[in-house]
Amino acid sequence: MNKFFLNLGVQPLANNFLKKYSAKQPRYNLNLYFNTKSKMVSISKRIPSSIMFNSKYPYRSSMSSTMRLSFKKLSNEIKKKFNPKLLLEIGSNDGALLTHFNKDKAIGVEPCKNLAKITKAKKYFTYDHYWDLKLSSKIKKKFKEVDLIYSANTLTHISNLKDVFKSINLILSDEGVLIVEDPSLLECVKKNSYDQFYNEHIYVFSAIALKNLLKRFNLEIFDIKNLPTHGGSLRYFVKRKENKKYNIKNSVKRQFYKEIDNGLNKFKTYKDFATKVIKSKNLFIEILNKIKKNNKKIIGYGATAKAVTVLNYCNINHNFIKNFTDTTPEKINKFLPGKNIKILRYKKNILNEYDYAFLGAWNFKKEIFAKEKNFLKKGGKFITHLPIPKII
Ligand code: JHZ
Repeated sequence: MNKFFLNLGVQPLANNFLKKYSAKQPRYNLNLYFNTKSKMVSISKRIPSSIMFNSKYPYRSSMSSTMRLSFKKLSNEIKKKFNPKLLLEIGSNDGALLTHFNKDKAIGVEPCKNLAKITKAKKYFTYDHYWDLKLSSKIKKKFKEVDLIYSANTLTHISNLKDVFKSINLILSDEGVLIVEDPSLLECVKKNSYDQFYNEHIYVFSAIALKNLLKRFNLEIFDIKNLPTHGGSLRYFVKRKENKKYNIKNSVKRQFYKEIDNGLNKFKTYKDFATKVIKSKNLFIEILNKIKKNNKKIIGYGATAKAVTVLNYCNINHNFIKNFTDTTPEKINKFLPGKNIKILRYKKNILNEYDYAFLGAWNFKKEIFAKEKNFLKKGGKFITHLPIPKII
């Protein structure tokens, strides 16, 4: 049974960056639910993929040095541990991982045509399609089987998970490995990062919920790694149940125990989370109000999907945060979804024109603080909303 626990208000499409602000852009209710049987946490409103992931999708995986390094490290690990004959990436984006492999050993699946174009231009075989049974049958005909399937920050974006895993099962070789990487629900609850929920993130997985789901498809997790990326992610290594090539590592049990200790299997945890989120909203507004009263200027740093959730939930507009700055070409000179706040091209010392910078890309805090030493030296301050809103 799905039990409601949090209403994050009426939210725009998290990546709908418009050239001209329009108050009439589509908006949807964002409600969060916990399923008492499967233990899955999900949002209620499902927007068709074609509306969210199209040829104008602005998010590029390789926009930060943190992510570029993470993908490089992983590609080395995959080569060393699994040495796949053929790797397939679901949601290959702009090729941040794919391009570390030889062109004849790696294929991409990326429905956003603007992104697929990037890897196609580099001569990587890329299907610009959604991941589904039709596509995986087509891949099976051409390539027979795949011995490594990788997917980062993509499966949680697909409503029909049954179709996702059936499609994986169709082409994964008997001794093949599936690697899935997504934000960790445990980290999300611990950090109070309610901003991991937006219309693209239909689910935020816990290891418990993913295990229950995989079981239905005769798949099991044999290793789990905690990663610092995206504010705390889990990398799951998955195999077919009958595949005896890999032993189940202690990391799997450890993660389950941690999640149970923190109550991820209980509804009460999510009710408590909701209470903390409401408190966080009030405190965040209080802090911004004080700054406004003192006539100080705030810029948003990193026009993330997460910042869109926060600002729309807390109803913060350009009277509080004057502008955002971002390095992504597709976001520059556009408006933050749902808000009349313009995104400026990032340039060195842009922060010096402001007193405060709201950390929209809080998951890159280290990288950003290293880059913005000058601003900090000059007395500039950052504002974060996590784990509780404060000035840092
Ligand atoms: P970042 C997106 O979420 C959407 P977002 C998506 N749904 C998803 O699941 C995750 O990614 C993986 C900018 N930036 O990665 C670049 C700077 O300007 O937190 C990006 O626009 N300067 C697919 O949007 C944004 O911040 C910098 O120095 O929440 C970061 O976006 C750095 C480091 C980043 O993902």
